[in-house]
Parts: sequence; C-alpha cells; structure tokens
Amino acid sequence: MLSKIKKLIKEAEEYVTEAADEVEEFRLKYMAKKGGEVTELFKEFKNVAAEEKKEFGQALNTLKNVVQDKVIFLKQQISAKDSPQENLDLSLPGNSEMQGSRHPISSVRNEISEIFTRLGFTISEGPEIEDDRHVFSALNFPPEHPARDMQDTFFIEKNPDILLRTHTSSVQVRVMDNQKPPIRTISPGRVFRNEAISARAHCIFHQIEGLYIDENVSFADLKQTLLYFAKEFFGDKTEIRLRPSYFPFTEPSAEVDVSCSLCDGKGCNVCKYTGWLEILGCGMVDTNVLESNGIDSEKYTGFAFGMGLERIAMIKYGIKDLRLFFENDLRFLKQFQ
Ligand code: 2NM
Repeated sequence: MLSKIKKLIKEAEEYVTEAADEVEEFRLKYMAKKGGEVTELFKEFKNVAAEEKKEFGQALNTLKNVVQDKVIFLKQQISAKDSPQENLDLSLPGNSEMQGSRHPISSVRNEISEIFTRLGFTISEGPEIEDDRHVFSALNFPPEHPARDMQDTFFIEKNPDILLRTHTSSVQVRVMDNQKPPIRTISPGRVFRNEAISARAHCIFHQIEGLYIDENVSFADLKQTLLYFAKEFFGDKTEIRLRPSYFPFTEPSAEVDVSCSLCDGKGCNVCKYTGWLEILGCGMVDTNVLESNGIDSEKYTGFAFGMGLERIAMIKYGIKDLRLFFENDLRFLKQFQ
C-alpha cells in the first residue's frame, strides 16, 4: 500500500504536458470524486492498521499536495504560453487607475491666490503655532480682548504665550517685521479656534488674509480691489456692498457682501432671500498696527481683508455642511474630480 502511494507520488512529480485537456485528465486521475486515486486511498484509510496510520496518512497528504501543486503549475505554464509577449497589442488602452482629485478647499485657495497674484500680491506663509505678539498684541488686540480667552483660543498648556493662530494675520506681522513698504501680500493657511463643531463652525478652518501697505493707499483702492476679486471669482455680473463693522486691527472696518450668484440677486434659499452673501471682512489697517510693526503711519497707509475658505467653497459648490470638508469621505471628495 505504502509503496503504491510512493509510486504515485513519483509519477505525479514527473508528469509533464502542455495540453490543457491533459492537465484536466491528470487532475481527474487522482482527484475525481469517484475513482480518483487519492479519493480511493482516503477511503481505504480506515482499514489501515493503527500503527501504520501515521506513515500512511503523511504519504497520502504528500501525494495530494504534489498533485494539486502540479495542476497549478501546469495551468500557469499553459496560460503563460497562450499570451506570449510577441502577441501583445500595444494599441490596446491601458487599465485606468482611479485618479485622486483636488480637495475643494485647495481649489478655492488656488483660484483666489491666482486672482490676487495677477494684481501683484505675493503669497506669504507662516507657522501655525504662534506667540501672543504675532496673533494679538501686534495686531491691536487689547490685553482683555475676548478673543484671547481660553474659550476662543487654543493655548499650549502652562504657557499662555504659545498658542495656535486664530487668524493668518500673524503671518502678515512677520511680513511687516521683515519687509519695508510697499507690501502687497496674501496669507492663506489653517487657523484654529476653540469652538463647538457644527454644520457652520469647526475648530479648524482655512483663511486667506490680504494686506496692502504703501503711500496713499485709500479706502477706494480697497473697494476696487475687492470688486475686481468678486467679479473674477463669482462672475462678471457680481456686485459688492460694504456694511460698517468692527475689527481690532482695522479702522474703519467693513463687512463685504457679494450679490448672490445663484439667483442673480433675486433671492433664493442660499442667500436666504436677501440677494446678498457675506464673504469677507476688511478695513484700513489701524495706525496702532502699523506703528507696532515699525511702519511710519504718517507716511504709509494700508488696507487689509480676511475671508474664510470653507464659507466661500460652500457658496461656490452649494455645500450645506462644513464638516464634510474635514471627513475625507470618498463619496464627497470624488464629486470634485
Ligand atoms: C479680517 C478683517 C479685517 C486683517 C488685518 C490684517 C493686518 F495684518 F493688517 F492687521 N490682516 N488681516 C483683517 C482685517 C482681517 O478678517 C476678517
């Protein structure tokens, strides 16, 4: 019995063929449910004397494995032969890989950056972890200003002078430190505020802030710059309106609305039937800010503005929940391919 198995193993190991039907014949000879050599030997296993069971079982398993490996090997050999290199059709289209896509926040940031670059603005970047001077004191935030509160700003534990920037104006403080006017720069980047997460707010979001300082920069320059931006970004028919507002770093300050590009100002549910969408804040740089940063406020004036990229992307793409920007759900991201 054992010698029969050994003979079958040797046979199977030495077997060769290049025909697919012979491979199947070979397989059936051993493995057929009825009459296959291996199948029949397994049936006889129960009649084997107890002391021979171990050796018999091992040999039988070896035979089974040899046959199975041989079948796989022969099939692979045949299929490799069936599609030889010289039959390759190089004109066939390749398998297409799924492509990634730009995140909507990145697209909006790039588009806005290009518009201001055309107007002569440079792009400046800076650290996300900042100190009090760059985020607050050099920007005319008084010591008791509520933005400095733990409720609004993330501080590094045990050191209130190290914090996560709450706006990218901190980058512009660095620009003013290192550059003399004329200064014309925009600062895109991530900012952090200690806020409860909802459909309209997140503790991390993205901003672009702009700064222009030179001799004789006026509020008219600010309005014209923002009107140009609004028309380039939202379409040529876009109008803007300014409403008085307050920011610590600008005086006077204004909130800027654009006419709703979805309903052409007629009123829809996106603009809540007002015809206008609030998109940014702006103003003339406060003389305190210029002086804190070593710029002569008798000689120079400047304007500044800031906008939230999530809000602009929501308007542009009709997105109702800001949390979608942070979840990286492929069903969301794939829509921007
Ligand atoms: C805003 C609104 C108004 C702003 C001010 C400055 C700087 F550096 F000149 F002080 N940068 N950005 C600014 C002004 C930002 O965001 C809503």
